Amino acid sequence: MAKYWEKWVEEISELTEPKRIYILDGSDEEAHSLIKIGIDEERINGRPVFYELNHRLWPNSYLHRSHPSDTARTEHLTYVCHPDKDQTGPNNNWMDPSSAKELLRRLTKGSMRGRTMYVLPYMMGHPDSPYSKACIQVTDTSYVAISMRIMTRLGRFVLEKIGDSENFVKGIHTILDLDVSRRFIVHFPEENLVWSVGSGYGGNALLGKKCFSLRIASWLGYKENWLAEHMIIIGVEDPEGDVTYIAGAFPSACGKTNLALLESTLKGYKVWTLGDDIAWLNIGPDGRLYAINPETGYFGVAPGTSFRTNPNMMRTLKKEGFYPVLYTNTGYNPITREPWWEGLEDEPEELLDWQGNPWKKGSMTPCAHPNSRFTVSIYNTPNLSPEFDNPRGVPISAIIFGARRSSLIPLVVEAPDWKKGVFLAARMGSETTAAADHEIGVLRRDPFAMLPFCGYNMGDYFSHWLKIGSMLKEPPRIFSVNWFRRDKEGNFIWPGFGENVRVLKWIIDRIKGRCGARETPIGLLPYPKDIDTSGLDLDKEEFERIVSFDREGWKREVEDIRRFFSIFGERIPEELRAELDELEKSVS
Ligand code: GTP
Ligand code: SPV
Ligand code: MN
Repeated sequence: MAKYWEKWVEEISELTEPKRIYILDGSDEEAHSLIKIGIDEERINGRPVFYELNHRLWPNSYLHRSHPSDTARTEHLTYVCHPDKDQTGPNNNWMDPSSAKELLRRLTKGSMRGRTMYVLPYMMGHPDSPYSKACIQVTDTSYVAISMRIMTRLGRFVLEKIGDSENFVKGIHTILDLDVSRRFIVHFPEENLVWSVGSGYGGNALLGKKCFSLRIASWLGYKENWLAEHMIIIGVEDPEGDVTYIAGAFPSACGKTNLALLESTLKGYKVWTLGDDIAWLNIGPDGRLYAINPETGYFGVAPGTSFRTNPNMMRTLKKEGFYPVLYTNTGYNPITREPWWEGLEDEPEELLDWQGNPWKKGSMTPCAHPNSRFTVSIYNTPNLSPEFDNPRGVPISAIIFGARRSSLIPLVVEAPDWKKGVFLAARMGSETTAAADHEIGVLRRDPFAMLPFCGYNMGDYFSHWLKIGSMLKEPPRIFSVNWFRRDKEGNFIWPGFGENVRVLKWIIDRIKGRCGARETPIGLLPYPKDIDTSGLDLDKEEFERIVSFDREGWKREVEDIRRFFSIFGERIPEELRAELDELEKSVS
């Protein structure tokens, strides 16, 4: 008798009609043979899937170029299909599940003719973790297959784990002809199913990542009393040798990967990396909040990454490792066969841009796509936490919410308690980036950095956060940070990157009760003297400005928050409406 998963795979192959079905075993040899297929045989839009880079300078590395219309997440083509539209909420696009299935079936029919259907059995989370989930994705591109192998724990052992069970997360992915009018990323939370067509881009095609580990998993968390979040996980070691575990949410392209791999500029402090994008937070047996990173790789923003800004990531990329390293839509130096992006040292005179066209230094358009990315195994990280593979996760003492705000939002703020912390995260806004296909640099509300990723009504999500807080024995302290304040000339005021450890130090000092803070209507602000700025070239007045409360600015901010909350009507929990009223009163 065929197992349930076998029948499921067969059903999809009957629909998609591939030339061949290949189940990945996750081995090293297999990865290399798939890359070779991507170089020599498989074509996307008539082009090779991979180009080999210079392995002496960039070990095991390959370049991939996307279709020019397919370089970022497409939120307007992303749907969450609960049977009940209100369950999906105004934060998501909705189709009724049966019409959505009909549309997808029509688009998917025969879509893999002449192609290979790769079957990817993978785990999100450590196989021994009580919090991990078994999944199977099918896809018709080697780029997605190799990427998933880097980003997840992939192999046939997962099929043994699944056995006869129907309990696994299903992903169907087919790239079609990359025409935007036939691009849909569709979630069926009630069925643990993601169905994505017409895009090969990471967040749209690596279905274990945003689609499952955030949109579907946030819904599972809602029902099962846990949290799936767009968060990094780090351990910060202080001069006493204590490690404080911190989780941190920032919108896309707002600094998670950089903070997760931070190399400290303060003596005695060291950051240990556990995750740079997704955290699953569960209430542990002792009543504390425990975090695991369900992924095993980074799909990180290339531009801006260098030995100056993020040396640990450069070491990760350059490590003579076991897994391939992929560069997607970076520039390319055809002479040295190296990747290149804006912000990497030594700008060469002549290159090929991300589409493969000739590009000259000083050109008006960027060489690398602003959302060009690398895909690399987390096991390459020099400062990987020894707890990374701990199936129980790590106990979280603080949660940080960060955003990209050129004005108003202070460098760091502490919430006086969990409820005010939930309000602080719910009222977040951030200037948009190239990580999604939309206008860049405009302020939009992005509660918890989860607006594009919350798989159900965000009003209910806020209630869920309040509830989890009441279930915790020692709820983590909640903070907000903002590295992105600008001066009159438009320059960043705060040096950022490795220097952000100075803010982490203040957070730990607060947790350990080593310093006081000023009460203001938006939370507790640092006394300037309590942030170690020694050795920094910081204008004293500017610095004091970014750690202060701007009453006038907050009047406008409160109006915008109220407008956003009103979209959710009665579903915004009473407690948060009361918090907003109180804030409004105190700033007027
Ligand atoms: P996603 O992968 O999209 O979720 O992004 P992310 O949140 O991991 O952002 P990432 O760390 O990749 O940073 C995005 C961009 O912001 C990069 O170009 C970084 O160089 C830049 N950046 C990160 N941290 C800082 C900082 O502290 N200061 C400044 N000025 N820029 C930063
Ligand atoms: C993001 O956009 O937040 C990313 C990249 O981390 S993607 O996986 O494409 O969503
Ligand atoms: Mn992300």
